Parts: sequence; C-alpha cells; structure tokens
Amino acid sequence: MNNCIFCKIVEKQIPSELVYEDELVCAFKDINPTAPVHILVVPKQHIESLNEIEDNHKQLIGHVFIVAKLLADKFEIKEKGFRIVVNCGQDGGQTVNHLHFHLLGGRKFSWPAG
Ligand code: DGP
Repeated sequence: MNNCIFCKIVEKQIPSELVYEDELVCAFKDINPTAPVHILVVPKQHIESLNEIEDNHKQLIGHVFIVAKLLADKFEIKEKGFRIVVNCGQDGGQTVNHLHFHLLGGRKFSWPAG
C-alpha cells in the first residue's frame, strides 16, 4: 500500500488530471489513453483488486458506477455508448494493484476483448 501509485495520486503526492473527487472515489485521466475518453475511477480506499472486495464494499462499488455514469454524461459519451473495464489479476491484464475502473468512450469498441 505504501508504494501504491494510485494511493499517491489519491493523496495528491503525485499529480494527475483529476476530473472528479468526493469522499469515496476520485477519477483522473489515464496516463496512457486507449480511447479519446479514458478515465480511471478509483476508490480512495486501497483495495488491491476485485478479488479483495467484500460485502461491506457494496455501497462503494455501486457508487463507482454512479460516478462513471455522471462522467460519461460530462464527457459526452453517454449517448453513443461507452465501456467500463476492470482488469483483475495477471491474466486479466491488471498492472496497478489498486482497484480501478476504466471508463472508455469516444470510439467504437470490438468484442470479444483481445
Ligand atoms: P490496469 O492495466 O487495468 O491495471 O490499468 C492501469 C492503468 O493505469 C493503465 O491504463 C495506465 C494507468 N496508469 C498507470 N500509472 C499511472 C499514473 O501514474 N497516472 C495515471 N494517470 N495513470 C496511470
């Protein structure tokens, strides 16, 4: 946790392009965007991954999706559509071990995921 890059962003020890913040989450632009809109919605609490969520995180996780929807509206991707991605673990492609939700939009995505 001490060396967690997202904890440092949450605590403003390192800069980010912050687009939203409240008592539970913050959201900032991904440093390596893969779509015209690529925002990370991040719980302030350090949770390593989706594997570590518990019953007492239900409100927090629900809140993340409400914030993501608000940001989709703010960044004008709500009407055409968007994607929310959570990478979990090695095979899931997770590279930062602090739970985060990718909000992606502004282009058409393919399926299945690569
Ligand atoms: P994931 O692969 O799902 O763990 O995604 C991690 C994302 O975090 C990746 O798209 C790049 C982004 N990222 C990594 N370090 C930083 C950083 O220091 N600042 C910002 N804004 N994004 C970062």
